[in-house]
Amino acid sequence: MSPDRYDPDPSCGDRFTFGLWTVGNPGADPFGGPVRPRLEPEALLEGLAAAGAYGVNLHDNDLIPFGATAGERDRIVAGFRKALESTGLKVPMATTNLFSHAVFRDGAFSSSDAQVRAFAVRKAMAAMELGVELGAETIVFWGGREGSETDACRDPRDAIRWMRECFDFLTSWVQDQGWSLRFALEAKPNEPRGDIYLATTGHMLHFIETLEHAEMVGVNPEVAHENMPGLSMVHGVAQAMEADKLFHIDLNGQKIGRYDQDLRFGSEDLKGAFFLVRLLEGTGGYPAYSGPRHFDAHAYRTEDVAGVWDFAKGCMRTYKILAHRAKAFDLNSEVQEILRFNRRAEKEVGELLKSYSSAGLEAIQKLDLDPEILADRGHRYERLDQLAMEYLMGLHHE
Ligand code: GLT
Ligand code: MN
Ligand code: MN
Repeated sequence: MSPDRYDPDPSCGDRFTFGLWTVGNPGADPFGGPVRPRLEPEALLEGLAAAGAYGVNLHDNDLIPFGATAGERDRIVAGFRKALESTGLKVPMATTNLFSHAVFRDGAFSSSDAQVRAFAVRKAMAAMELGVELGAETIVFWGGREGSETDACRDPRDAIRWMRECFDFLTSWVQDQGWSLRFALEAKPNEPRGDIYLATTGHMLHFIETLEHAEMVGVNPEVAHENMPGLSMVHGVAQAMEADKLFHIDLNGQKIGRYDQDLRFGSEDLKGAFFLVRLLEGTGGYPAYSGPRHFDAHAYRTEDVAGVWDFAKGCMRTYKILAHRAKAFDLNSEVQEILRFNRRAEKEVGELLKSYSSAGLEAIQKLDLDPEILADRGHRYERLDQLAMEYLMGLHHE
């Protein structure tokens, strides 16, 4: 296929990133082993740069094996930094694996064993040191093992309190280091635990407000994790943006109600992906999300290594195509007209609701609000949605 304007190009401002664990995924699942060779991190960087990515993100153990000595660690990091320099890739985000090792089988920050919590905090600090060394500005925390199969095991309130203590400890430590790192907490309702604490982005947003340094902590919503229980990613992300808490994002595809599929971005629920990109790009009017567009997904198990790069390019191309379509949709005069048609009385009435006063109360009571008249006309959303679908299907090109 010859290159076109939807091919990603970091030199034109595209900031697409992938986890080492995503393009490095060898295709193993609970029913079968790997189907692709495990590529070395350096080979993954070369592939990502060739595909047009801006950067790469990593867990501590994607790069450095669990239990490596300090000397081994430094050697590995030096080689990786060289590969970053030669490919020009950045590391905007780093994360820590608090779920693979058996020590975390009953949780890391929420473990009932304070020694396990201390071990997890120490591991997180080492991962942050690595992230800072590589230039990361954001640390993602996905608490895959923070949950339960049987709630006989502990009172969930203890779990929440222990997680808060660990995050408070870590944010204070980061401040002590003089770093400007920010944390992004990632929710997931279940898998691998029967139920995971703080199951959605909404749960996380509340939890964050209870932290000692709440200003340093935001969210990392993932499409698949919001869609698994049938929730709207668009609404979760919008709530995070409205609260200035969208510190990072995990883009992928997912069928509702399944296990965490982590499919190529936009390959499921294309309409949801369209409205998500519209939100992130700010084509509807609000400022755009300014962070990297990160893909937390992997290629189908059917693929060989070439298929992995098809997958990576597909994620980025779909994002760019949707961004283009969203911009055109919001410039459409009929779209604008329908939105205006529905947004009424902002000045005369909306203003009165902005803050309470006795004069405002009186004015509200005096308004002539006849529900029969207000209910009298349809909203024209059938037409609006059809327009969205037609943009999505490739009509109305510019
Ligand atoms: C793991 C998980 C993802 C998280 C990664 C970051 S680890 O792959 O399934 O959703 O974002 O810890
Ligand atoms: Mn996932
Ligand atoms: Mn994720």
